[in-house]
Amino acid sequence: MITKSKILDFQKSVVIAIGFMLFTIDSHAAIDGITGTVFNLSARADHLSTPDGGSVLFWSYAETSKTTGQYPGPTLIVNEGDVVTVNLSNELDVPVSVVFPGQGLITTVPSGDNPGLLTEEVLPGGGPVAYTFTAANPGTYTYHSGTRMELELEMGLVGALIVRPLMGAGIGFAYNHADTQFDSEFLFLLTDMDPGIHLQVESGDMDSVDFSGRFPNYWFINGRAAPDTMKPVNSELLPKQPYNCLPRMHPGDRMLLRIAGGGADLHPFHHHGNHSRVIARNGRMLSSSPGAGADMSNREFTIQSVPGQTVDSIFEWTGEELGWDIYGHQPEDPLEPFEYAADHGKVLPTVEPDAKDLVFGPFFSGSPYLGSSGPLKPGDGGFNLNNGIVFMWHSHNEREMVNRGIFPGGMMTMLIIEHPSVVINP
Ligand SMILES: [Cu+2]
Repeated sequence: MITKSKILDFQKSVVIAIGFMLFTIDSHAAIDGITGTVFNLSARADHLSTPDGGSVLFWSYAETSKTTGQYPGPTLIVNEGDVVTVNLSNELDVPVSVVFPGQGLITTVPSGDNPGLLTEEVLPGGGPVAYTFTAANPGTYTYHSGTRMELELEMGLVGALIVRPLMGAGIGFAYNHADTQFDSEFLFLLTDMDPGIHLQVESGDMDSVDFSGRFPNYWFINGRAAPDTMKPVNSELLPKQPYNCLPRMHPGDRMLLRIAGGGADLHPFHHHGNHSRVIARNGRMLSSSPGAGADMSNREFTIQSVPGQTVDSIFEWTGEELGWDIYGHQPEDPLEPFEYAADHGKVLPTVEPDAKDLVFGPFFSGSPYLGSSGPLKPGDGGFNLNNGIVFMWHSHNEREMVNRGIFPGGMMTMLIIEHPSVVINP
């Protein structure tokens, strides 16, 4: 339940957090990451930023060619059938490794490091160890350390792997079936963090970390906690956390949500605005038989994201069944693309309160209608450049919508529905 005072707090905190920046909308309809078949990664320590001004030690899979760490590790984007090699070096003072859940027949080429384990380890200062697998199945996956996992996952050794299907020339389908067509896609790699453990590691006391007392206080989407989730991709204010998560779409678009559980806890990820249709779990289409498509798909109100697992879901929104015309049309006006015709020309079934009796927040345009604006009090609005309709998307475990106990923050971002005439950058 979001109360009026919480919304006021939210407004204040967003203004404090990014009030000095010109708010620019920079969301991509594609997923940021690195492509290819050979990836050179280094396990590396660095510090990340939290929206409350904190700095936390983390360990990451960073691109070897760069000088900093990255939280989470780079999103690896490959094509079905690729033979993928990850060359892992280790700049940390503990052994590390990388495992690829959902990929078969992983072979490793060691270079004098810890052999004989389920997964080859890279010793401190060692490597590279080459991990090679064939990306046989399209879908959404994670990769993470297979060494002392409870600690190394907590510290940040995790990333997402996307395998694009042969169908659709690399983009536009999640799997090899028309049911999985999408117009835009977004990654939601969900992680949780107990900064106390990171402090203990930083003070050289990692061997006495007691995971039975783990108490997460930060929650991230793609490595950022709100409101940083809404800052631009590659924001210079967040050099170690390059990925954002600010979905935008038009009515009628099919948006693919790739939701990956990258932490230690379960997160109920709630997308306001509509249910979505879950088409795949763990990189496997929900299909009753080969060729049947996503015929076992189901609609969900909230996506239960389980640690180590992934969900692919298609989200659509047209305003259907709201019972009023989202454009504020008169009955004689033409229909907009994908408009829910049964509500065309229907008036808003409520009396709008007087503006001076409302708290709007920065995302309200002053009008309930898509593409329209209305009067706002000085200081209100300003974050909704095209007069879209905005929905909060967040963990429905609302304790996870904070930064160290202060609402709002954590695992939260906004979906912006844009008027059909608004161009959304590819
Ligand atoms: Cu209409």
